[in-house]
Amino acid sequence: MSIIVYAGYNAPPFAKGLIRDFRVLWMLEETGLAYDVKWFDLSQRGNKSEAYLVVNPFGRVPAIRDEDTDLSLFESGGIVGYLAQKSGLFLPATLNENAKANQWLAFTISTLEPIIVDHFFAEHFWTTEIGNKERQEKLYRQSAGLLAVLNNELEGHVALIGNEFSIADLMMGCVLRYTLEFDLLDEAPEVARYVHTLYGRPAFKRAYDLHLSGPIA
Ligand SMILES: N[C@@H](CCC(=O)N[C@@H](CS)C(=O)NCC(=O)O)C(=O)O
Repeated sequence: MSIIVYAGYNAPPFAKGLIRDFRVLWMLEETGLAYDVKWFDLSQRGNKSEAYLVVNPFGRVPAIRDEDTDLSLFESGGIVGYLAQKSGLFLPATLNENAKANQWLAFTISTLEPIIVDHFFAEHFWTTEIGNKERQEKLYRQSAGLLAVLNNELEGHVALIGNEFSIADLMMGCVLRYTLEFDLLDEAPEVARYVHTLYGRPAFKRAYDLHLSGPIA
């Protein structure tokens, strides 16, 4: 039986290509697990229906429904972790390496993502709010500070753990996409090299095309 992925289309222009269901589509393409997509028109609040709230009570995308294991699951990071365990792929082999993968995954979604996304919003969204310029500069500095450390960590590596692609890289690659339209990676060349390697993966390209085309695919 296929896994159902709940995904959104018709996002506002600034969010095009950034909706978090992409993380799940990319992971599914990497694993080769069978899946179908249930698309919600985000502009019509299709993700707030009563039926969907049973799957994800927060009414957000992504979520999945896996009939094989009788599981409904939300949160992109949790879903990516589940798909790794289900497929037996993209989890490092040893206890310590697994701990490191979890460390980087937690850093990505709890430390890096909130700052990078707020910086993105400050650039695109909050532009008329009083004090936004200062906030924007502060968020830029904070983002650049985190990326400088990441840059050192990635020196000479193609992946975060043991030079083998893992779920930590998948999640990191997705969050770093918020930086691409700014000059944030100019001072972090190792990060720039790393993300472009990730984005060259065939599964990334397949998932990205599907993500952008939505239900027309
Ligand atoms: N932390 C959650 C965030 C989920 C989330 O905020 N999804 C957004 C799209 S990126 C959404 O569903 N927005 C539409 C809405 O809230 O109605 C995850 O990573 O899955």
